[in-house]
Amino acid sequence: MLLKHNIRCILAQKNISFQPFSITNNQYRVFFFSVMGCVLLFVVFRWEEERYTDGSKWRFLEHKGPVFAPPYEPLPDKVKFYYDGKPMKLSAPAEEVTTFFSKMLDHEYTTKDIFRKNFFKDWRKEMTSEEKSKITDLNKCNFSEMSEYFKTQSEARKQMSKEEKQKIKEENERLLQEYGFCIMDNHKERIGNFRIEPPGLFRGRGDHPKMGMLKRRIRPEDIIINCSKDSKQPKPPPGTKWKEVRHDNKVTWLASWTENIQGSIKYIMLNPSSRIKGEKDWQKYETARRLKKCVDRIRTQYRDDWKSKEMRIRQRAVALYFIDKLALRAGNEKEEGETADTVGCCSLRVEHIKLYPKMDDQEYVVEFDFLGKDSIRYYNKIPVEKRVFKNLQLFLENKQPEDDLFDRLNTSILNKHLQELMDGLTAKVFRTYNASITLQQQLKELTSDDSVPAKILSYNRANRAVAILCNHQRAPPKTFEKSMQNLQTKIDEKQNQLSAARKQLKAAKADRKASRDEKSKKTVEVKRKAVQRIEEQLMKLQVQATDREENKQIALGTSKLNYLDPRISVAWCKKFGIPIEKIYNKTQREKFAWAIDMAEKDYEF
Ligand SMILES: *[C@@H]1O[C@H](CO)[C@@H](O)[C@H](O)[C@H]1NC(C)=O
Ligand SMILES: *[C@@H]1O[C@H](CO)[C@@H](O)[C@H](O)[C@H]1NC(C)=O
Ligand SMILES: *[C@@H]1O[C@H](CO)[C@@H](O)[C@H](O)[C@H]1NC(C)=O
Ligand SMILES: *[C@@H]1O[C@H](CO)[C@@H](O)[C@H](O)[C@H]1NC(C)=O
Ligand SMILES: CC(=O)N[C@H]1CO[C@H](CO)[C@@H](O)[C@@H]1O
Repeated sequence: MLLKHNIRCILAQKNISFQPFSITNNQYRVFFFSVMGCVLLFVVFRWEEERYTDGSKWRFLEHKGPVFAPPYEPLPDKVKFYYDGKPMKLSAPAEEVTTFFSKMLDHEYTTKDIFRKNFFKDWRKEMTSEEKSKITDLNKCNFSEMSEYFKTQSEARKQMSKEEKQKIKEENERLLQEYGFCIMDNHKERIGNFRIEPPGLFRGRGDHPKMGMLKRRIRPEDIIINCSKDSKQPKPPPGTKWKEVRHDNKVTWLASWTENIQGSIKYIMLNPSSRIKGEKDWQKYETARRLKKCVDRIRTQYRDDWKSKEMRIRQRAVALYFIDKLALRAGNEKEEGETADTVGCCSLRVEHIKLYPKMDDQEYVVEFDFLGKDSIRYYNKIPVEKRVFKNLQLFLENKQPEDDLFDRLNTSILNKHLQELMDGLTAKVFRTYNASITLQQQLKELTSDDSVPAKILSYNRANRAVAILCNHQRAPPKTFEKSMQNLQTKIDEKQNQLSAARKQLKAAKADRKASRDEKSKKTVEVKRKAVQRIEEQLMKLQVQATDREENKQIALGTSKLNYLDPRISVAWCKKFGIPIEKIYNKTQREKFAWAIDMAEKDYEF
């Protein structure tokens, strides 16, 4: 498996494609490859047996360290910055910071008060004392010449000649070959993000209080390198030093540093297609498959716990029911720096739910309305079991809207309980389990005996059912209306083509009736084929339109990437002869290389 994966990577680098096929039994797989006419044979032991048992992730790790952002190039003298109407030459550090601002001048950000305030404060830190005493008001700064200059530059880049573009491409390829790979144990692996982001101004999501602050340049002195003792250690750029070189094989990162805005630690890691990432992904889905085996026992237990004499156990059991039934998150896992009032299951407050003993023709309905992760609204009305409802009434007694619903519960208590129920169990495992099993069921139900486009529509529908379950909504993309219109225009054109083609066919048939010769018979055949072809094209466009319309407010990517066992999709593709490219794009195929190699068409989650 691993070897096959690695061979695939190596061959892909050399642009050689190959067609493997394999025979599997419980201990090993035999692969046959045909590469440029030669048949190669490999016996590979299964993945499960290749892991270390002492918690270490590797024995040997060698890499060349990160690629730093290019140094600052001062502006040409003709491009001027004006303060209070007068040109002023800035020192290089101060000038560099103004270039970040100038490049964003057309963006709404630079009009926002917080952004301007933060920017000005950080900019002043880079000024000489003379500059500091002169430049005291951002409103008196005129960056328009600089802004124009950068616009011209970016225009010029677009107009570059083929040769210039080729040169840049070659340079990037050289950097990739030199820095983009590492050796981990016996494998050459692609590194995910070996380039360090250039300095700039922090943006953040929404109205982030730190927007406009200076994201500092990362230097070798900020970098901690991790590699094995017996490897060739990466060399820092001439005249510089690393902050530290470590040899920690309990972690998988190659380099790390602390960024200055949020104080969070950044890592250089392997690409998602690497063995170690693939293995982690694979383990995640294996954990979810273990839950499948014991979910009945867990459900029986929490049902019993609804009757417990102890309040804390009842609360825990109701929370667990929500996590299982609604795929809620356990606690409030906030994004760094997120200041919005977001909650998860354990931190729900009284104001977030409403109870309806009877609603329409349903009994015991709970209405949820709160902001979840990334400030995505969670709104749902669901009927629950009577016992859950009665318990909720009990939890709400004598409480204010801003009180905790589960006052005897917090995220750590719940997580600890989950660990006791099953090794490795977290709220996320319930999501992964439910999402994956739902996809599998939906695919079984929805897949039609139709054409390939219709099958893909069924796949996307199954995927959407899961995304809705996981509350992966999105605002309709800005380009939505426009792209729908374009598609509709295409459909209209196709329809006109079709009626024209049908008319021609009819005419040809009439012709044939009149003459009954060979030539007119052939013409009818040709026209019939044309009609058929156009009908197929029209159907494809219509399926596309349906798909896009249904997809308007649902983000499929998140569940595809994080919650759906890729082996289900791969098996489905293999079973129905659908090319994997129709389901996964290039990045996704790299991430799921392990599943594409592993899953057979009869794979069951
Ligand atoms: C900024 O400077 C440019 C010349 O470089 C000038 O045309 C423009 O009017 C100035 N803007 C303001 C607001 O002073
Ligand atoms: C998955 O979640 C849905 C929505 O709550 C639920 O109806 C369904 O029973 C769950 N499926 C499984 C197999 O747990
Ligand atoms: C959760 O509750 C337990 C017991 O009440 C307490 O010891 C623990 O500190 C709490 N944890 C958090 C993160 O609040
Ligand atoms: C593939 O899809 C993901 C969403 O899951 C997207 O973020 C990524 O940019 C896409 N990659 C390519 C190469 O199209
Ligand atoms: C976190 C950390 O520094 N871990 C390890 C780095 O590598 C050496 C062994 O070479 C360990 O002693 C450290 O604990």
